[in-house]
Amino acid sequence: MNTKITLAIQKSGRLNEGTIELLNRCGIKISNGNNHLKALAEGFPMEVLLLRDDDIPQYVADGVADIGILGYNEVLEKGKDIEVIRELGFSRCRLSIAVPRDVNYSGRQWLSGKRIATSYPEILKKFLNQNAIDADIHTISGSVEITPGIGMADAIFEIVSSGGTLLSNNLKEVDVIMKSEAVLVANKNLDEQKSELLKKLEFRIEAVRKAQRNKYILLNAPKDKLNQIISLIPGMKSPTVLPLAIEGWCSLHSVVNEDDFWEVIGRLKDAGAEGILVVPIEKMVI
Ligand code: PRT
Ligand code: ZN
Repeated sequence: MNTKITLAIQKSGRLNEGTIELLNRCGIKISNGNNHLKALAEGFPMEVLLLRDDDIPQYVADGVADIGILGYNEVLEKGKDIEVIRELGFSRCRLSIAVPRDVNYSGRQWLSGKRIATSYPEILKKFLNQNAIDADIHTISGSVEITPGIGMADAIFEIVSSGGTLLSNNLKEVDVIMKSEAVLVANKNLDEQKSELLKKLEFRIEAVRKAQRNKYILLNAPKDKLNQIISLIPGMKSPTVLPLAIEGWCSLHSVVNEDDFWEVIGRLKDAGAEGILVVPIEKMVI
């Protein structure tokens, strides 16, 4: 089978590094060569198109690219008929309303009749409609944060990550409208062979994402506390229990989810666990 799947990714910018890293973890290397629009992938039957993120939805909708990786915000803004396959866990940010620091923002109705600068006019329009707010949308392609300071806008609707840009422009975030992260998208009419390749890619991504969300944990436990400790770290099926050279003790190996990590560690210690080691997992297939 010589079919290749065509993946559109951001050529350079905030998504590029995370995308390349994810692909690498999936065993896919991209060699750019001298051709800067197209690249061939090693480790997967894939061709890669390097584009501006704004163009990815159109390329995928038209089938020039079969799949793409871009920010969910951009998918919503462009509103093309493409399928969002899954979230990828990087380039996390939020789209928020921000106003000058001295403004007394009393709630969403404060925006009525105001001028709002944004580079996401479609998402903003939808939000304003849903909240029955009548405001002027000023579409700007960059440096949205400077517009209130130069008298061009009363508020902005923009991407916020650390909040540093707002702070340095004397603005404050007053309403988080949506959250975003990088997502995998696909054309809705992939043929059978390409759908099969997409499934294989999803399988790899799932293994990488699961591994990122979990840690391998090893600890020593007194035998009389074993049941209690096992109930705290049930693992994938059940933990591995190995005898220790010392009478009355055993070693326990399991998997713990990153979200409950500190909570579980505390409870394990309280239950009598000792010598707790936590190590990253490279891939995880259940
Ligand atoms: O050239 P191309 O069109 O491909 O890239 P671009 O300039 O349009 O996008 P790029 O590379 O800046 O961002 C790509 C995607 O990264 C966005 O669509 C988001 O999904 C995601 N992302 C994550 C961000 C940020 N974090 C981010 N902080 N995109 C932009 N920013 C900007 C934001 O616009 C604001 O000006 O960073 C500033 C705020 O950052 P903080 O940390 O100061 O709050
Ligand atoms: Zn862009």
